[in-house]
Amino acid sequence: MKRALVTLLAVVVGVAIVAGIAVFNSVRQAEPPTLAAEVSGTMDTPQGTLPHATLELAVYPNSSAKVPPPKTPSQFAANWLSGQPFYHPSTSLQVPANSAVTITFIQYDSGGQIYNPYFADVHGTMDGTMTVNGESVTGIKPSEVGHTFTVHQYPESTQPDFFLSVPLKMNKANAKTDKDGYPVNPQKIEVTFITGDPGTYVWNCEFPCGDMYQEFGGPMQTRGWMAGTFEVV
Ligand SMILES: [Cu+2]
Repeated sequence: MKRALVTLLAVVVGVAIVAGIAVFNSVRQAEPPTLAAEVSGTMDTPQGTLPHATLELAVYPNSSAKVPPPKTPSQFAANWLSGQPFYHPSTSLQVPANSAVTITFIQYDSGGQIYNPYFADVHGTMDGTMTVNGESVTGIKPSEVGHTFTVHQYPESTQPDFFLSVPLKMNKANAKTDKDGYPVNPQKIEVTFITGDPGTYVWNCEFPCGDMYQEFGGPMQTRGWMAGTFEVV
């Protein structure tokens, strides 16, 4: 009985430490400038004709002379995150409510095996698909994931449900690269989804591309890098 209690206590303390680090890290972070989707015309959807907005994001394996790193709150953070992957040009995203939204991702990073194959499939898009380099698919191989773009609800939220998860295919390690080290033919992923009423959500990458705790530390919990906000307005 005593041993069971000690074990339980150890688990509770462990969970509290991990949760505490995550909360501490996200609360103290400044928000990068907001990137808003641009409305251009309308789209016919299963929910009728809706305004259509578009957004483009790139994912880089590291900064370079061509692509500067995201801003960091301190020099310590800048050193710590140097050479880590990030979304660009911003992780603070805004999309219009009750609209069809298309996001195009240009993915320049390599990748590998994702721990949870659920995140190798597409979830929450208009017809359950995405296009990868023009080809329509419902998922990719769990062994070929570079990053994911996964939007979550705040747990205590009373706002509309919203969940979107898009796996971004990796580039092969031997892909031909330019002088800055980025693949000449990066992966192009496109998804279209429908938004509901306004709400504020968070997103992050579910591929273990960071460092420290199970590769879920560093950029993985840093806004501006592999995590951010997703506002439906
Ligand atoms: Cu990632």
